[in-house]
Amino acid sequence: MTRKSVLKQASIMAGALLMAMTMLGRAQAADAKPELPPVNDKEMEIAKQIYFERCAGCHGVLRKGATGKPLTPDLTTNLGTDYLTQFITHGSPAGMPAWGDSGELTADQINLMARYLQHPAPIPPEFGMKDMEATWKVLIPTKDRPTKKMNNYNLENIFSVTLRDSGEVAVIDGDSKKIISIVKTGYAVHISRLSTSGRYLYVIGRDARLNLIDLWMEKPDNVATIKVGLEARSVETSKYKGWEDKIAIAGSYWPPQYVIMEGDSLKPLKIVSTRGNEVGTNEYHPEPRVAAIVASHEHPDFIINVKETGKVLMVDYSDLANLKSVSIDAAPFLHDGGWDASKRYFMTAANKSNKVAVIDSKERKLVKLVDVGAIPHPGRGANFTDPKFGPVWATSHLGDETISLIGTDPAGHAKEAWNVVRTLKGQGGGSLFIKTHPKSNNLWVDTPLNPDAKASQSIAVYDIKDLDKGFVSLPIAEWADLGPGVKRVVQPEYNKNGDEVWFSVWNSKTEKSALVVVDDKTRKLKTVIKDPALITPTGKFNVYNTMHDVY
Ligand code: DHE
Repeated sequence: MTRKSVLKQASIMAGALLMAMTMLGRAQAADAKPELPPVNDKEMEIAKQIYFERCAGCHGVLRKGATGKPLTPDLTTNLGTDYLTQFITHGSPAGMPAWGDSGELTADQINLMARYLQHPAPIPPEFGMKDMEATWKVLIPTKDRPTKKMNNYNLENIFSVTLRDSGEVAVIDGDSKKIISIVKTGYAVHISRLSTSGRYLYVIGRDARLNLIDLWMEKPDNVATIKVGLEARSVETSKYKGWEDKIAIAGSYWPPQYVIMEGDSLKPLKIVSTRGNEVGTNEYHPEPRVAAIVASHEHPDFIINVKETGKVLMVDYSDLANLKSVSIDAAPFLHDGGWDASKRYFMTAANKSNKVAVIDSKERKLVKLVDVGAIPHPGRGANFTDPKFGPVWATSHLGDETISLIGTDPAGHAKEAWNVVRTLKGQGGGSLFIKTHPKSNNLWVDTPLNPDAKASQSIAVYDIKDLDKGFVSLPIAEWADLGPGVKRVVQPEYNKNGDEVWFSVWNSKTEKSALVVVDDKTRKLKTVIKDPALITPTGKFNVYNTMHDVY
C-alpha cells in the first residue's frame, strides 16, 4: 500500500525522453520474439508514456527493480498477459497499486501494459556534455545581477515550496506568509537546496531540469537553467570553507550519473557515471541511480548516495581534473538522509536493507550499518537530545509504524553511539518525513502514505522531554478545511526561529491544497495559507534551515 501511493506520485518523464527513445523502442519492438504479445508502434509510444509516468520511479527505467519488483522479460513472459493484467488491476498487499480498481488506468491501458512489459525495456539515450550545454541557459549573467539584496524580505525566513504538479515553486515570505513569487521550474519538481550564503536557490525537477533562482532580485526569479539528464531527484551546493556558493552538483536517475557545475551559472564542468558493481554481490548494475547528495563541512566533498549499488561516494570537488573519489560500501538501496547535529556524520537510509548507514565525513569512511525498522525514510531526519540517552538522530519508516532513535555522540555517550537506543511507536506506517528544531521540544512525524485517511491527514507529535508519553495526533488536514479530495499531510518544516512548523496539505491537482502553520509551543493552529496558485504543495525548504542543515 505504501508503494501504491509512492507509485501514484511516480514521476512523469519528460517528453524529450520519450521522443529520444522512440527510435530505439521501435527497433526493439521489431526485434521482439514472434511469440510475444503484439504491441504496435502507436501502442508502444502510449505504453512508454504510462510506464514513465507510473512505474519507472519504483521499478527503474531498465525495469531491474528497486522499490518495486524487477519487470524484465525473462520474468514477465513467464507470468503472461492474463496474470499481469490481474496484477496491475488489483495490485498486491506488498505495495503494488491497484491501478484498475482505483480507476487510474482503464482496462485497455492495463491490457496494453501487460503486453508491453513482456517486451524488452527500451534503453533511453545517454545525456552527455553536448546535450547539457545545448540546454544550458544563463538568463541573467552574473555581471548583470544585483550586487546587493534588492528587496526588503527577511531572506533567511523565506520558504521555497514545491508545487509538484504545476512544475513551479512558490517563494513564500515566512514572516508575512505572503507568496512573493511563483517561479517556473522543472516538471514534477522535487527538491530545493540553498547556496551557503543563502542567496541562490537551486530547484531540481523530475525531468532533470535544474533552475537557479536569485533571491537578491527585487522579485526572486530564474537566472540560469540547465537540463542535467532525463530524470533526476537531487541537487546540492558546496559548503566547505572557501568554497561557499562556488560549486553545484546534481544527481540523475537517468542516465545514472552526477554533474558538477559552476555554482552561480550552472555551467557544466564534469560528468561522472555511477554505473558499477553492487555492494555484497559485486554484480554489475547498469542503472545505479543517484539519490540524496549532501555537502561535507569537513572537506571539499560531495557525499553521494548511489542507490542500486549501495555505495556512498565522497567526491572531492577541489580538483576536478584529478578527481578524487572515495567509494564506501554501505547497503542497497540508498535513498535519503541527513547530518547528525555535529554535521560530521551522514546518516543515510538503505531502504531495501532496513538499515541506516553512518558515514564519517571527516575520516571518509563507514562507521556502522545500523539495523532499524522496515524501509527507513527519514528525509533529512531529526536531531535532538534524548533525556536518557543523549544526542540522537531519528528516522521514521515507510514500512512500519516505528521511529528509530540512533545515538550520535561517540565522545559523550560511547555506549549509545550508533545503536538504536529507543524505538517509538507511531501512528502507523507510510511515514516519509520527521522533523524537530534545536529550539523545540516537539518531534513531528508524518504518515502521508498510510492507507487510513485518519493517519494520512494528521500528524503525530511527541514531547521530546517525555518520549514515554507517546504521541498526540493533530488533525492538520481538517484544520485546513479544504473540501473534497484525497488529502495528505506531508513534510513538517520549521521557520527560522524554530517557533512555527509548516505542513503541506497535499491534495490532487484539481482540488484545493494548502499550507498549515502550527505554533510550535502551543501546538495550536496559527494560520492556513490558501491560494489558487498553491497547486499540490509538497516539500518546503526554509532558507536558513536548509543553508545551515538545521533539522
Ligand atoms: Fe522524494 C527527497 C526520490 C517520491 C517528496 N526524494 C528525495 C530524495 C530522493 C527522492 C533521492 C533525496 C534528495 C536529496 O536529499 O538530495 N522521491 C524519490 C523517489 O524516487 C520517489 C520514491 C518516487 C519518484 O518517482 O519520484 C519519490 N518524493 C516523492 C513523492 O511522491 C513526494 C512525497 C512528493 C513530491 O513532491 O514528489 C516526495 N522527496 C520529497 C521531499 C524531499 C524528497 C519533500 C526532500 C525532503 C527534505 O526534507 O529534504
